[in-house]
Amino acid sequence: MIKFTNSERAFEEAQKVIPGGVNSPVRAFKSVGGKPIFMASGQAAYITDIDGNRYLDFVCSWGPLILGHADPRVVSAIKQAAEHGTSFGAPTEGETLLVKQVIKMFPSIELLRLVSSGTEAAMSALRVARGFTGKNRVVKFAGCYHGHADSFLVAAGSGALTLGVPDSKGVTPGSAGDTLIAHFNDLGSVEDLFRKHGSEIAAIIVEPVAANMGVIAPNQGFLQGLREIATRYKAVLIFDEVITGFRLAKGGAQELFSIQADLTVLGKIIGGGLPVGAFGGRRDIMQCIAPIGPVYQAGTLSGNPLAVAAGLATLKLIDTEPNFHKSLDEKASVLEHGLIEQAEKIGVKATINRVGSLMTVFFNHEKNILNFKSAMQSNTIQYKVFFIAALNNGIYFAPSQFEAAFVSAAHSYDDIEKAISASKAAFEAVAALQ
Ligand code: KE4
Repeated sequence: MIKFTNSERAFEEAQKVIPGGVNSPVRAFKSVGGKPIFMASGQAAYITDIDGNRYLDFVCSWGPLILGHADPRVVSAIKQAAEHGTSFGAPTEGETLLVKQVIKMFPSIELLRLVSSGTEAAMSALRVARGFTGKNRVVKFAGCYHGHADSFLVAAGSGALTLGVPDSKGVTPGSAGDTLIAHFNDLGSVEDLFRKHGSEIAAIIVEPVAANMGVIAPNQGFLQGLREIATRYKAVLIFDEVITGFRLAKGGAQELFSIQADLTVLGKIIGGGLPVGAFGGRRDIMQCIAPIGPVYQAGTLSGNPLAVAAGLATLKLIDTEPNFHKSLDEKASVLEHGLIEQAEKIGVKATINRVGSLMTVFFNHEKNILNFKSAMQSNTIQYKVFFIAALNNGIYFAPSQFEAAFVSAAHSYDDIEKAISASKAAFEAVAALQ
């Protein structure tokens, strides 16, 4: 067993002044053992904790680090920007360059506003959809997560699901009351809501590939069905591509599934590891945003020069590196098949849902996992045992069943093979439970 002495000390200290000792709940390891590891540094595909333990990292800061940790090209872009100052509260040309780069990759985006997180981006997209349509209600999907704005903390995924607070306290009936819940991969549940409330629904918001209930791919026709319903009822179709954007393809899920959203929410990779979110899409909708329209939205550090420099360096590399996504997906496929092979050899019932370089290992499943209900039937105790044993063998997966594992461009085939062989001990630990 590896030692976490310094992390335990740091956790004790942090808990005295930070709620739960963490600045984001899903880092608290609540569902996998409850004592988070404090990290000291990251390098390419590896992360090192303050006890000097080094892990192969498949969390990648929950998705942003598609190039791996401390990519020298990104670090140098940040350094160069920092030498000219860190923030001006005034427009800079770098923001225009980053937005043009995003628009080049996402043809559905005509205008884009930069913010500082995925939460800000999602809540602002909903506000502009409401302002544009004059309607109040929003359809979201049980288990999908769009950040922690009040309207979205209803049947929410990710940390809310992990901690059993998908309908958070402190969210008033007034703000949650306009949120209608449908079921991912169930078009009938969406039709039903529109039949009853169609005239009041401003938007549908969806993760085009769900990744906050674990990874669940859209069934054939599901996204096209949402597109058709939104158009028919004059509702805004919002794709939350905070995780899928730039990861599943240059143009995210919209490119992968050849479908155009009216608005797109972005985060994570767009900032290359620094805080950037963005929302944008159809010009007629985005022209409702202040200062040219009546929908207010603002942010002191929106378009921050350092974050923009990191994001622009990252997106340019994704956009220009030959076979960037093909190589990422091939490595992820080797990992998926290697893990499944290990589990089968040891007699552990595991299912892996994978889309591109995004995947989740679910435990104790008879059938495929195609929706939230079946994801919720996965065996989270087995996941916990798998996670801890993997960690003790130098592999860092997400500390929650309802998250995703990410493969980065920095993961070599040797790293992938290392993860596969280390997973043998993790699956053996699960088998010992059975
Ligand atoms: P942030 O506000 O955390 O930047 O983004 C919110 C968000 C919006 N949309 C999707 C699809 C997301 O996955 C997220 C945030 N993802 C979680 C992990 N699944 C962030 C990790 C955390 O909460 O610490």
